[in-house]
Amino acid sequence: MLRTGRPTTILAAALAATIAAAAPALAGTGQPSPWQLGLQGAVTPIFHQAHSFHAFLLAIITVIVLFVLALLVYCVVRFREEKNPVPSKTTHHTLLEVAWTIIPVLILVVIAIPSFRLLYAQYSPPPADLTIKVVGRQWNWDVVYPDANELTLTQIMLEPEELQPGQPRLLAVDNNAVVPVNKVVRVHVTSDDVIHSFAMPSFGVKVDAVPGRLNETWFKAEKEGIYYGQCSELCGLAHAFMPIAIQVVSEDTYNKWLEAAKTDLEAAKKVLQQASVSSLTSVASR
Ligand SMILES: [Cu+2]
Repeated sequence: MLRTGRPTTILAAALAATIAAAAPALAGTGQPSPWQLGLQGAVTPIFHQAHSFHAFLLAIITVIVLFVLALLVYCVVRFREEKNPVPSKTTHHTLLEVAWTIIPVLILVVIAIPSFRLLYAQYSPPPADLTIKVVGRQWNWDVVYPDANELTLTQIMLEPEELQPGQPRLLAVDNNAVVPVNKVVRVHVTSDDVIHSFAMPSFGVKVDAVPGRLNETWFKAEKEGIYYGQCSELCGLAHAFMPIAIQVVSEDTYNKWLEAAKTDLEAAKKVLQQASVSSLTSVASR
């Protein structure tokens, strides 16, 4: 029985690898896409790593599922009453029992190594170039720039009638947070009232926003564009209506935006419009 597992294993691994390779092509980046399969596209090193880990696990579980299925089919066919009228009274098989204990342990060890590596990477940020603080509220997010005179952007979800062409429903907000591309952004996360959760799928970031506690996460976005996330902790009536929007722009645009935003938010939005029309349309069409 164990011998028949080998060719099955190789076939299953090939199948899983094909599925894993196809999944990112079908996923949206920065926002979900219709009929999306798999995770959103990755734009940070951590989420690239999480994507690989996900694909690796998918291959392993596919092999295990197919192997167990093959065993079941074999048993059902081979040991059906018609073919096997006198059942065997065997109850123990030492080698088999040792094998089905040791092999799963080894599989778990193989999974644990990349898992801990990813966990360690998530909690060991490189030195930060910039810090922002996000504060969850019933029901919106505030994004604070502590190094820019506590500049505070209140993000309120746009109603369907307020949406501009290309802006996603239930995700677009009035004031996008802005960060520079390829810079390490440290994010302090807290809440003003109840527990929320700050989640940005394309960044591979999700951390609880807890009143009275400052949680920390980080990201380094490698591609310009607008990325959307949502509150991911059931926080009350309008939980589904407190999206997060982060716009990643060139360092130059970021500096100009920050300078303008310190005094006039509307003027700062115009800086963004002028500078990033191209990146805006490219992400929206993806
Ligand atoms: Cu919330």
